[in-house]
Amino acid sequence: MHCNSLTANQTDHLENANSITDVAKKPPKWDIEEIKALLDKPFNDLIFQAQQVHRQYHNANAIQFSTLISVKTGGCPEDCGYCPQAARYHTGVDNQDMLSVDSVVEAASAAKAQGATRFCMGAAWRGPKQRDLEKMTEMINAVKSLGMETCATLGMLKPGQAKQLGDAGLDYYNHNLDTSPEFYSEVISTRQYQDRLNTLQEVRDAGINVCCGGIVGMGETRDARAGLIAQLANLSPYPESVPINYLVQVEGTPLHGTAKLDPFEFVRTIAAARITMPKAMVRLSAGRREMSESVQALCFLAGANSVFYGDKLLTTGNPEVQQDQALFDKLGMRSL
Ligand code: SAM
Ligand code: DTB
Ligand code: SF4
Repeated sequence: MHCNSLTANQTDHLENANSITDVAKKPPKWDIEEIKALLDKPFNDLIFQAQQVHRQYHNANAIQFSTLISVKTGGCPEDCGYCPQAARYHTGVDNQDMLSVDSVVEAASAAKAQGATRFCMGAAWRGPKQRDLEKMTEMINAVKSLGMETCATLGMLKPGQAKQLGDAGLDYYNHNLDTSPEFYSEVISTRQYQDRLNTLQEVRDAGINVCCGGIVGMGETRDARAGLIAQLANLSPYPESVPINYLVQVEGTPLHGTAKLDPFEFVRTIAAARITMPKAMVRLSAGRREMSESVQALCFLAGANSVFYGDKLLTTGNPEVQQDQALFDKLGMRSL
């Protein structure tokens, strides 16, 4: 028997959800079994619960727009099995050295004019070298002075690097856990789960907002999706922004040809993210171009309230702006 209203335990989770707790002393806020139970619910019950939580914390018809730019493309030494930018896979991505500050500012102004409120700069690095970081700080400063929120995703950060980014005016740092700790080694071998957790801690300690999520549709089980959500929800505090990506299968990457995951499983993952991280912005991230408008609408119903906006992600496509505007008009959704 499933119940549509929040249990006392879940209400308690919500009340404590963003408090800073010492995870070493306290048990995890979300037991993985609870998250598995959420994902196993009848679809309608799960979406109803997610929508209830969503309405407690957010305007249900508002959406936040972030635009991505790749400031350094391809040639990455890492082996992430999903990624078209890894040098070792032959994907047809053209390598591009770091962009100039001026061209990034121009792209950010155009994104702002189209309605984006956050500009996210991505680089195909294992992590930034000091020289790269200095140029990044110039870019961040310049984008920030346009009045946009800034976000960067540059790979692993060494101690002290997050602070330099924060001092330059960085609002968010994106660094994904990608999947559950158990499934992780099936996808990536050149960096460990703990490396990712360490970078996230550097970002937190520097006072920068954390943007952290993962990828669904890499051949993982539902339990592995629960494992990812548990890791995210038990970060203390949990991320301010949670991108959930639907694997974009790129020819030449090891994950190309993975059996397509039923889109309802993707929607369920969004709902579990919303329920367990009620105050976070949950972003329906990569994979929208491969998704019907109806599935996207279900994601918004399940609590997604942010998207990447603009016809390109980093190297792959995203819906055209006009197409997105038409979709949000049809759904009566407005920019935050
Ligand atoms: N190189 C940096 C790093 O990996 O930390 C930053 C850029 S990387 C492209 C950012 C994130 O994009 C990855 O962690 C992954 O979650 C996501 N991503 C990359 N390729 C993807 C794909 N084909 N489909 C869905 N998400 C993808
Ligand atoms: C995130 O979680 N998704 C974005 C952003 N953070 C950097 C990246 C998606 C990349 C999709 C593949 C590509 O375009 O290269
Ligand atoms: Fe490199 Fe990032 Fe792609 Fe991994 S996801 S191969 S670290 S660009």
